[in-house]
Amino acid sequence: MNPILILLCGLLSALAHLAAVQAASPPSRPNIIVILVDDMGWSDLGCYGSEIPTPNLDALASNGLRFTQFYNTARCCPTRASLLTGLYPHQAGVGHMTSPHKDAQGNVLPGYTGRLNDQCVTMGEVMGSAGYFTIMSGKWHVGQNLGVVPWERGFDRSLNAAAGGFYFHDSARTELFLNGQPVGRGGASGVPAEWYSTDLWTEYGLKFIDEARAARKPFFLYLAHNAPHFPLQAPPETIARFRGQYTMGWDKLREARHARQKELGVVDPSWPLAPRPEGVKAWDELGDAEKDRFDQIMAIYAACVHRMDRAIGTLVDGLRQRGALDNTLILFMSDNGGNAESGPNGRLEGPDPGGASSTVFCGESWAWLQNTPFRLYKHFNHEGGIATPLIAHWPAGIRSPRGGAAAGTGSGRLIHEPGHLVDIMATVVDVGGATYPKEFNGHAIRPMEGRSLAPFFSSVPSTEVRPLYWEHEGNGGIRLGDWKLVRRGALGPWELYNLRADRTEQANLAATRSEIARDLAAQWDAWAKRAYALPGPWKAAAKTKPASRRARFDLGPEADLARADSPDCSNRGFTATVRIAAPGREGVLVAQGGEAHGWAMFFQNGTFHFALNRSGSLEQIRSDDPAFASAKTITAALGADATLALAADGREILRKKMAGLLSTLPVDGLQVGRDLAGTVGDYAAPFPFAGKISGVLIELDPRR
Ligand SMILES: [Ca+2]
Repeated sequence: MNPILILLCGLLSALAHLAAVQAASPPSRPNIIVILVDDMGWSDLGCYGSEIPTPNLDALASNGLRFTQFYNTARCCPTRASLLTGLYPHQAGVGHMTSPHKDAQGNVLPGYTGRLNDQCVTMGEVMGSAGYFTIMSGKWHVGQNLGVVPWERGFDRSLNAAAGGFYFHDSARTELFLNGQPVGRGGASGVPAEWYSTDLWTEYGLKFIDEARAARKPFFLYLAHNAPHFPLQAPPETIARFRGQYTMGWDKLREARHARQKELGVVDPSWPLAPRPEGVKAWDELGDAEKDRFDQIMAIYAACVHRMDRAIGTLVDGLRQRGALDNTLILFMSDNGGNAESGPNGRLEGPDPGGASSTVFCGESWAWLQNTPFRLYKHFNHEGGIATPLIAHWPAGIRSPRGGAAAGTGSGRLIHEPGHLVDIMATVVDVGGATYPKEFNGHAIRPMEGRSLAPFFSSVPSTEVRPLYWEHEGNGGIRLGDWKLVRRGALGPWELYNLRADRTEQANLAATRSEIARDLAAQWDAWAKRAYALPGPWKAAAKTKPASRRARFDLGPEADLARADSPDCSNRGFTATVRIAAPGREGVLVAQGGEAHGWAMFFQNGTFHFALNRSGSLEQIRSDDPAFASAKTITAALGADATLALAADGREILRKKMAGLLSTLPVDGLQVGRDLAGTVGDYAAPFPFAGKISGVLIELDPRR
């Protein structure tokens, strides 16, 4: 044969082979990693305005997408339930935390079972059915205490904490499960003897990814960091790096973050910066010792965030080394806004602040910075509680909508379209080519609520306006387009905001645009009933039930009484005696009621307070007497003539005539050791007591 012909034939055959290979290999399905962090505020990443160095997440953002109006559901457990299932939290059974709530007849409320129910599927179950190798590493917190565990809810491999609460191998509450087996200390299970949780979740994520690759399957990894949730703990060298950097204080730092947010384009410059709340002091008014203490707290928080970012870098490097980065979709978000629990002062306790045996909470003052430029915190449905960063990174799948030089990268695009956690399931199903089931393990499955975010990956789609909903502890919210209706507490008045003009929720338009408010409230009510948010444990529904006739209540340290089971203290004197097992400088000893009516005993900044709220008029009596701080019992007696007597260890310390008795039984119930839903005193719910309570005895005066 003619040598040229031979060459031509060879060339043609090679070309044909190449074409056949290309036709036979459609782009393989992407790996998917969903990363959730815990209690991180909206402004805590560099790419959302923070001064905390987060170069690895910033790099994902600059090569991917950032969503500026993405939402979680304001609290750990509900967010995890919603994210895992693509449903609103109550539909998955986790409207609150992981203990069930009951109605007046003693039946568990369907939206508040405290565990993922059988009417939902997890992303693990859906992606496993689609042929993915499914991995979970980190904090679970959707009902392990009630038997709902990752290894039985769709994850082929898992290293998990039931509910978080620790960072180090030797932290007090450390308890790990490796593929369902409890991991003892000391390394016998193969888990190293010494670790920092942030790094450990990442190490095991990569280890399991190697198993997926060996099995020749695409992987789905749910990586749930417990950072930066309290108790804040980080390696000392990382804390040292930040020590002294926060003496500038929250006022200036909040302005600096806001300025950066405007430069980055993640906020609209016309939105006013929400002002400093009453409970948070002006930084300049603090003494040097206070400033130093607050600097130390924030240095520990910043260290937790920075180490989390470093672990993201380890994960990305690991993917790159395995040649898997290009075709892996990474989605990153936080489960709720910055956390004000423990009040404006935060907590800094233990011999080694930031170490394994310390208890550090950032508190309201720093949470206010973390949620720049918004109002309120974790628990609330205002933007500070529910706004989260969402970063999407996927070199093979995210493109610049205009093509050109930036094609093949997201080029740091910002998406201003509102989105919600329920969209993550829809997205994962969409890009993974999975099918969301109508039935699973013989149970009918509720239809998913979200819609895929994938159209944003390559274009600027025009999307239909749809409502998004929230409910947590009676707080409620609905967003429809630019309008948001939101309230504090089940009985709180609805507030209406136009988020296009005012995302920081400063100008309440409920009175002037009442027709819009009414319409949104009706939509919210319909959703709340449809999605099992109602009936809930917070609502005034219990109001119809007659008040308890008991006169003596001997309550345990965790008591949480519904309205009708609480002491009927209307127009009646009473005596409350708190037995304290370990002293604490902050938090509620006992609280009955909320923002309209109620009473509470609490410590703030080491000082004992008694609060009496009569129809919204709050009297707070405080005593600087040191006897309270060390007392084994503290007694508050409110006489029939409204004289208040406060005693420590049986010795009367203060006597004062109050304006009157409570005129009605408060709608909110009674809690020992915290104040749920509406607050009685001047603190942020739930303001848990930092010490230990062994019990509370409440005795009502006889009715005259
Ligand atoms: Ca959380």
